[in-house]
Amino acid sequence: MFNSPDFYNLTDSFSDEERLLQNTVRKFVDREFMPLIQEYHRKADFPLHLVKNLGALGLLGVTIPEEYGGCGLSYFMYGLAMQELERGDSGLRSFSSVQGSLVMYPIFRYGSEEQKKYWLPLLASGEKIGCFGLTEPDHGSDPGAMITHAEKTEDGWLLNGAKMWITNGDIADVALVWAKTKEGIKGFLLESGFKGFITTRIKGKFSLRASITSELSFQDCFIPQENILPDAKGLKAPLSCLNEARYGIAWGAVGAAMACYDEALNYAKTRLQFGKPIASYQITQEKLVSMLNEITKSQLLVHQLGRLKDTAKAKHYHVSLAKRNNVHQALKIARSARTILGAAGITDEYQTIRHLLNLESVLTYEGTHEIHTLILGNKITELNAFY
Ligand code: TGC
Ligand code: FAD
Repeated sequence: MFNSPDFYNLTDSFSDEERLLQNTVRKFVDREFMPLIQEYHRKADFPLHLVKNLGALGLLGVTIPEEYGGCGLSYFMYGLAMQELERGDSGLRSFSSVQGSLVMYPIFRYGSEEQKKYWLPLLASGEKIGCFGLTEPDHGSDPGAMITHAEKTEDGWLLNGAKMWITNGDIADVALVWAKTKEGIKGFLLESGFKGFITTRIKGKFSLRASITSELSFQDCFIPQENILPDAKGLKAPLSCLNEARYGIAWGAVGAAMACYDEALNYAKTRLQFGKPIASYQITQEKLVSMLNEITKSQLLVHQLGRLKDTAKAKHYHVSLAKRNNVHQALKIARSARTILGAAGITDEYQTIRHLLNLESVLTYEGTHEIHTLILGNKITELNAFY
């Protein structure tokens, strides 16, 4: 049974609504997800039958207004939900992040009224699945250099190019694809089955195995005019969506770290070596204290970031600092927890190794650790070190 570390009694400051949401998501993860994760991780698949349950709990599009099928909840509550989902697995949080922050948010912010009314309720309920295509095989950290491009035709657009590492790419009903046009970067809604739109699943992953990752390719793929996001103009449109998802990841990483800490603490108290629990040795205690210390600092960061988001005071660099710190620390915590588990820690009988390997992806996606360092370096020095 998971015992959540809350050393500074942060939950005491939660509203009843926030506490209820946290408990509801935690129960969902314990009852419906944890019994499945080992099997799905082993077979490298996502439990798609849970998507409608995620929708019913309001975990797809948490902040999207109710009139479009969302929950209209605060960013703080969105963050709490992501923390609880990632305590189960980064792939579960990824599913919710991509659907809510990377597909529903851009449709809500940049879409036409028809697009909002059609797509948002379907995505919120989990009846339809979306994906977000920004990264390309040769352009990851530098999406502004993308090659994928769309040419205007009489009644729409012709799209050519490819996108790589796309979460849910080959199971999505709708792909939001970012492409260059003569008028700058624009966002296109590609529906599965569009002629010239091909998806291929990426196999052989050692990380985020319980999440689907795909390559998308477009060969003279025709997109009707009504499928363009009318208000998305330039690279800042997809980058604005990343702020939303990175925010959720900063919270999610705390969930993964808490799961590893809890597992290591329980193991250390019951594993006997040299006639005593390994938790009784100073080196083990130092490891556990360092973990709790970093978890507490990460919690404080996202709690304040959440309040900044909810008062519209969070800037993209605030999000970068929390994503950078919390994922980096979660990875260190997972590695340290793994050492406490000894040999047992390399098997999937324990969850730590799965979190550890997942966090390698989380460190890379949504802006690598290095890119967030440069975003922050740029902010404090006003000097650009990207190129
Ligand atoms: P740059 O010239 O700095 O900016 C272009 C325009 O965008 C504005 N901007 C932002 N706007 C909103 N939010 C942000 N975070 C923004 N960052 C920049 C900027 O002000 C400018 O506006 P304007 O009005 O002057 O045009 O652009 P750059 O080409 O130099 O790139 C900057 C850089 C490197 C920070 C950016 O490209 C970047 O963040 N790269 C990392 C790429 C990335 O994070 N990709 C993620 C792909 S999606 C994904 O990984 C999903 S994982 C899903 C899962 O959870 O499973
Ligand atoms: P690169 O950009 O090639 O970077 C390689 C290394 O070089 C990194 O260490 C990087 O930090 C470093 N580097 C690059 N530029 C600099 C610099 N200027 N200074 C110093 N170091 C630098 N993308 C999507 O669009 N949609 C998705 O749904 C999606 N899901 C993903 C799911 C998974 C499991 C993974 C692993 C990735 C996903 N991505 C997705 C892609 C992800 O956003 C990219 O992998 C990420 O942006 C990094 O790009 P890259 O892998 O091409 O690495």
